[in-house]
Amino acid sequence: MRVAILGSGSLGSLYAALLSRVSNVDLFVHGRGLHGAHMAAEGLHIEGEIDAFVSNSEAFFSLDEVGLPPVAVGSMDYVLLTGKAGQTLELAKLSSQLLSPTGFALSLSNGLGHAETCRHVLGPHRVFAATSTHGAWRPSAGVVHWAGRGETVLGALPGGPGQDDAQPLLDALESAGLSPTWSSDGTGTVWRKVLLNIAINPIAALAGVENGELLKPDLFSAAFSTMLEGASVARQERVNLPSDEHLEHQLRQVLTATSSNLCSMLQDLRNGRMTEISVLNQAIVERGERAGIATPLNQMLSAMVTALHQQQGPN
Ligand code: KPL
Repeated sequence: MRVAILGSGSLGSLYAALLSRVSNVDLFVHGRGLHGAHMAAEGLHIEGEIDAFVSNSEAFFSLDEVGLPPVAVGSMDYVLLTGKAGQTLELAKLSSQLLSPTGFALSLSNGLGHAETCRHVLGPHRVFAATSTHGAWRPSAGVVHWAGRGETVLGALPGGPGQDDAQPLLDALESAGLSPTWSSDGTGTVWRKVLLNIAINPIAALAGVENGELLKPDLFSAAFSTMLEGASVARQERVNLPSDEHLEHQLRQVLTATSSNLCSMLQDLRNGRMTEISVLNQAIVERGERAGIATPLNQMLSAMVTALHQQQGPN
């Protein structure tokens, strides 16, 4: 089975390192920059939950600066888009070149809208909904730190492929230790992950703390209240969500499982990169306005993170 990983940041590197160890997976990893060059030249080191080295002969590493190798074009059974939300359109276009005529794609980006972008570029029949709650960060080029075990959920979207189409990938993700499950409600799956990210990411990023600090009562209460604002917007849009008690339980569970992780928004701010606030809390604010629901906590968090971007200047 041929699997491509596009956008090898922290999460992409984690999925690459773990999938490269699965015997029936022929892995293609398309990266860029110093980290991509490091992987292509010397391989990838994974530390944290496990300690292992993936040599550059165990996967085909290519570089965006060089372009797609012709041997990869039109040949992939599955493409995993693991870049930032802002890269989705570009990565979806690359996927359309890489996928075999019967191949499928999924995006593990945070936020709302990435599955829709993939469906627009690739056609609804080729795209699964997907989310990941694994925690990962990159201490240096060529190294990924697996900071907390989470789960990978693949799900069905209207008019999209079903569980049978996903099964070979679900099996490979299971063998890789990435704890996959299937959801018949892909839209609900993406929203549940968004609710976690709007609660965790801006607060951990602004406070400059590891996820586990948000388990302390004051920060937890701020995070959960932010989550509930988002849940009101989702329910107004007729998204199927569990009870508030269950959402609270999920928030505690992810904070505990990823307690030593630096969330992606904190990593983005520290590295002077654009954050995903526009597809997280800001998207909740805009959808809330359309639905007539006030979302003051999300509005404040979005304004504060955006102000930090502006201080950093264009990147
Ligand atoms: O998705 C994440 C992120 O950092 O963006 C979590 C699951 C919150 C892990 O930190």
